[in-house]
Amino acid sequence: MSNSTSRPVVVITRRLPEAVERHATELFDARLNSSDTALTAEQLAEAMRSGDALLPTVSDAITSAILSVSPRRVKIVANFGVGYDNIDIATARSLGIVVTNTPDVLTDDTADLAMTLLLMAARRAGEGERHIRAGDWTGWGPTHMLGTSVSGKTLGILGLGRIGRAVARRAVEGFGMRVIYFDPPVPIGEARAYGASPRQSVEDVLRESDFVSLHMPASPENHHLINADRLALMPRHAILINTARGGVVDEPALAAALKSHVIAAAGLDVFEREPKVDPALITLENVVLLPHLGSATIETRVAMGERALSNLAAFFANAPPHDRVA
Ligand code: 8YV
Repeated sequence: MSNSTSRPVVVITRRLPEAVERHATELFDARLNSSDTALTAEQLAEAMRSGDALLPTVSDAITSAILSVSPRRVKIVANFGVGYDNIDIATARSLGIVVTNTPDVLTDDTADLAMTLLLMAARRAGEGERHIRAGDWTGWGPTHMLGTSVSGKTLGILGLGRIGRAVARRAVEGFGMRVIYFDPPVPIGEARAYGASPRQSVEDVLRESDFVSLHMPASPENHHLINADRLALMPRHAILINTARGGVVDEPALAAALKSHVIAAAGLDVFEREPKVDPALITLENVVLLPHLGSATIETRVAMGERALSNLAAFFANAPPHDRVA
């Protein structure tokens, strides 16, 4: 390995698991963020000027203005995460900046968290926890805190990509659920292998499902896909799960629907303006709220870091990075 001055400078915006940071410093002239405080827009712009590569996370908005700084030295943005809506991809493409993500390695853990939310919401687990901790539990009762069964019910999946499929597999094989989905580009034969049956539209899935789990990317077309009109199509006993991105749900509309029992409950791991959560949601009992924990296991966060490093290593070895998205 050549000395550090000739190695690519990689700016890592947040603390990563120790093993990943160590590996990053072995491979590159890695600039670590020891305080773990999110960088300001000015600091991100400075990183674009001083680094050869940037390794950001979902909490960094890599805007057109940041990508366009001049003079700019960064040639690759290796995102830590499968979703890359935090990066202005169109600008990156137009400037010839390579962008990579970290698919596959977080699929199972994120699918597990979707099932966690589904079970918690169905079985009122968050409410039960709060009940005990508040000292309100006076004892077992035949009608105390009744939830709804999961086994044998219909799960609607919107977005049958890697994570949607992993959720379908869990639902079918683990819980004997019937799975329907809407995701036009997915070949029907392929989806059937995951036990999922296609429907013609988002609306068809919403009308027919006891549970709906969202797994589409945060594209402009998907912005507020779940709005008041679509929530009104769901059965009153339905439960909505979101581990995708907050922006695919109109949060105030969801809070209103939960409050007036247009749907029964929701489980949310993502929010439109993280870490801000609509105050109306916080006051409701029939919603489970988690702080964006989809991929938050030590195994997966190490694997995500390693995947980002391997994309960088390939790029700087003049090989095509495996996970190029721009
Ligand atoms: C990550 C995620 O926690 O990969 C994604 O798209 O939302 C999460 O798994 C986050 O992106 C880390 O930057």
